[in-house]
Amino acid sequence: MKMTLRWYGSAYDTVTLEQIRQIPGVTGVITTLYSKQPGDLWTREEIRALKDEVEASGLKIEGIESVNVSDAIKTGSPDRDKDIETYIKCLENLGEEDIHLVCYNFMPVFDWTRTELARKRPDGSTVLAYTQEAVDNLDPEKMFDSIAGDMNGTVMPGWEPERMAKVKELFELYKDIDNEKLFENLVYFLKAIMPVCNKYDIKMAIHPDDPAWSVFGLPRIIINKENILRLTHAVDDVHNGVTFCSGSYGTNLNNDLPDMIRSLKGRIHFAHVRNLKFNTPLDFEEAAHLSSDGTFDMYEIIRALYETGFDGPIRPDHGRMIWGEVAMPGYGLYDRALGAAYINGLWEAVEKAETRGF
Ligand SMILES: [Mn+2]
Repeated sequence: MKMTLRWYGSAYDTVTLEQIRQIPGVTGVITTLYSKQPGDLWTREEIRALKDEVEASGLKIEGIESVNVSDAIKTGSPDRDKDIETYIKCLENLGEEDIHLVCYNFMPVFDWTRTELARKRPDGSTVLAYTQEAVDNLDPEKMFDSIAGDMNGTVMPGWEPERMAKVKELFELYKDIDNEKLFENLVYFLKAIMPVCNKYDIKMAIHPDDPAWSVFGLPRIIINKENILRLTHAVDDVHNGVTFCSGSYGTNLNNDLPDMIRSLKGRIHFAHVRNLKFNTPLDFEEAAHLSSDGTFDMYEIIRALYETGFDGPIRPDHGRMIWGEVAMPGYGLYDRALGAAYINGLWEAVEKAETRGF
């Protein structure tokens, strides 16, 4: 595995490449052209400039998170072929610049959903949290306003104010899209891009829906073992792969995370590792990465990744806000650095136990 950190680019991120470089064991970043809207073209020049900046710090771009998929592609509207053409061009340009991993999601309207961005925990740290009760009592059009005050002045991925201003229109776009239709549109998209992925050896890695169930009555498909295996079989090409996000699949306590990892052997191209603490099955908060701080057995998650031969980039996922840091919720430096160190420790322990035979 390659230990990485997500980085939003110098214009947007409070964390610098120099800081990331100093986290023990971190060799690369997962980044994006953050100013791009879904459907925009990424030019080679723009990609190269980003690459040069990252490489000047001694790090490497291990993958893109994300090249976002447009609503036209997700809804299968008449514009989708034009957007797919642009997406293919982006992939070509990434491939020409020697970038071989693209994370994306296929969630309608809202990316990940949290109802609080700064829930206070007993140790004084603040974390992102979700409670179904709050969602059930919220008008989806007010979703953005309800959390915007806690964004610490940052723009959060999937929650761009321009996009949220159109939320009513977005709901309208998806009104005839059910799970089956969304799945068909995803398969159509993947089949269209597989030739360019094969040509440049670009591994597509779909991020699960978060939380892993329908919110506000919207369709959700990448939520469990059955559905993700259905997708890997529907387009049976190694380049149609998965971002295994423990914190997203883990929102549904029925998902057995180590078992899912083993079932997806060879198709997990990217891993997001984080822990959740459940207060009830429908109320959880993003704990520290440490097993004992949350609900998941992080050792077993890492062991499953190791045993299935996972060799892609891995990153600590959202971190708590600690030590007075002011940053994008979930994306500060300190707790993610602790997460990286912890995951590295687990990996070393698993690897040595396996190779030394005790
Ligand atoms: Mn994730």
